[in-house]
Amino acid sequence: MSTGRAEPVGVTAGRLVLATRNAGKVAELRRILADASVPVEIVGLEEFPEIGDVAETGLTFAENALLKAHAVARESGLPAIADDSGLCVDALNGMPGIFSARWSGGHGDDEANLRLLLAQVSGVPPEHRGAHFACAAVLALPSGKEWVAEGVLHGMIIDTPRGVNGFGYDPIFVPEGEGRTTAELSAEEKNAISHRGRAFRALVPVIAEVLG
Ligand code: ITT
Repeated sequence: MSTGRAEPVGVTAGRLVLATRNAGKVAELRRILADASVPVEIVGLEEFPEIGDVAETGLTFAENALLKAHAVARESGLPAIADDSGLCVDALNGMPGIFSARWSGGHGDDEANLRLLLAQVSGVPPEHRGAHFACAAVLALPSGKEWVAEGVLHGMIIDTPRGVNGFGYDPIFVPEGEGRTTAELSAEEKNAISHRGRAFRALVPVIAEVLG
């Protein structure tokens, strides 16, 4: 979906910043673009130590991804991609949602977040254990032009954590049609079906057109 506001100016062909310090995300986007034969160089935020954290003050994944992508495109002078994602649990009215990373209080305490969520859904019967991971990914140009893509992975929450791969809520999330948790899938298996993989792949045609 294009929600462009202005014509691109000053785009440096072939170089793109992914607005994260998570090396796994950088590797995932690199692999997706390589698979699609799009010749774009992806750099992470560790190459831009002067760019500080962007406050995620939006109320939706897309609003937060837009805030990050525009701030990083503006400050780096390069096209930027940002994503925001989280777990939405049916029995919790879609929470933790945009609060997934800080559900138990501190930002990024995966173990505490997972334990709190398990306590909140304890006693919820299997038929009401539905949940989905959601991701919004945004490509923004320094000119202000922007594109938003979204991806979802449906599944259910189990009671006992299983698996050591991935991060966050992966040990308690079983995707639809799978017997394993996303923490029991290989990185390749997870990326092929994940919310983030889907959102990133939806941006590939735009990246190819604007930068390839
Ligand atoms: P950035 O630095 O790139 O912002 P992050 O880890 O803080 O990365 P995300 O937006 O990717 O933020 O995810 C927010 C939280 O949602 C994350 O801390 C997890 O708790 C949860 N989450 C998102 N994607 C997940 C996934 O694929 N597997 C498990 N948990 C996930």
